[in-house]
Amino acid sequence: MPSTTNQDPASGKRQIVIIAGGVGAARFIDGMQQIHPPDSISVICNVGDDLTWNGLKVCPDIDTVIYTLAGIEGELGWGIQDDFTSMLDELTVLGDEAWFRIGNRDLATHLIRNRILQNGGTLSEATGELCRRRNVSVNVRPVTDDNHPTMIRTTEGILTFQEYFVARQSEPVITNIEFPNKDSALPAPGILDLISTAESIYIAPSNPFVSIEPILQIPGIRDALIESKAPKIAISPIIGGKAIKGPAAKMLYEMGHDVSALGVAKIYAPFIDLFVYDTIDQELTPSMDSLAIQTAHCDTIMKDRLGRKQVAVNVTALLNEVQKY
Ligand code: FO1
Repeated sequence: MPSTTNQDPASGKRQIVIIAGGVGAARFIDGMQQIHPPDSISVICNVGDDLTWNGLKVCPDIDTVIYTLAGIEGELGWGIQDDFTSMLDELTVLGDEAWFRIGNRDLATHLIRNRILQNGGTLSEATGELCRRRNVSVNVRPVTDDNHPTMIRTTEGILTFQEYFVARQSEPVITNIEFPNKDSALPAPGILDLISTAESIYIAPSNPFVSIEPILQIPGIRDALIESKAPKIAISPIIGGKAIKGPAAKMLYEMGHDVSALGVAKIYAPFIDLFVYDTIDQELTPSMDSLAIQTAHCDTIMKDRLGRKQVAVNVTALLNEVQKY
């Protein structure tokens, strides 16, 4: 077995813990690693989007975080930049549909992960090894080492997350989001300790239903969050009633919530201390004030690497401000 970082961070210091899934989260974490020592940050990552692709386990949210922290993410935020499609093209020549696009460079990640898993390693160990090989010092962890798929029940039938998101382009109308393994999946080693000993806990600007909720569904995680003494802060993925990326706004509507940052704030209010929304939405302030948590606004748009850093600075300043009271 390769040596891995599947222990608590070597520094032994209380960690900044970020609960994450998807491109928005990865960009925010990159901002955080620009202003905090990377080894003081731990990421608890969604695995509900994982899929088996031609026999290989693929973990899009973990890979998006690792590639972004390594500075090699693709143009759309996922995959690897300047990747090649010759392997996919050949699959198509051979008559495969190839709707889920794995590039040649990205494939190397899946080969390494799957080799570790086949040799008896865990997903946590494989993730630690991939971070080490990409020189990523942030402690990136899957929330669970078990299979924990997110299933999307729609008016057209039940779909895996990637069938819904990629193959069907998020078009089917959602009637429910289900987690069939939610009672049997266990938190990965160290995850509950990371939460209970955290210095601060951030819920990244991710989709609340398919990035954050799958994490909260793992037995013990929601309770650990509620019980943790760390200040808990969530950042809205909805700006001006729209998601920067992905189907979060459509999901809010179909799941019967306000299609706004306020709708997201209400979902997180039972277990956070501070909700941060974009200054574009400052007209929501009177409604935000009626929630039983602190709320504040700042610029949260991350156009480029500097923008990611600025958002991390803004959000951390708001958290420090709230901690004074
Ligand atoms: N997203 C797409 O829209 N189309 C794809 O073909 C696709 C392939 C893919 C391959 C590897 C990977 O890590 C991510 C990939 N994604 C693709 C993105 C992925 O579906 C989403 O980023 C997440 O699952 C949502 O957080």
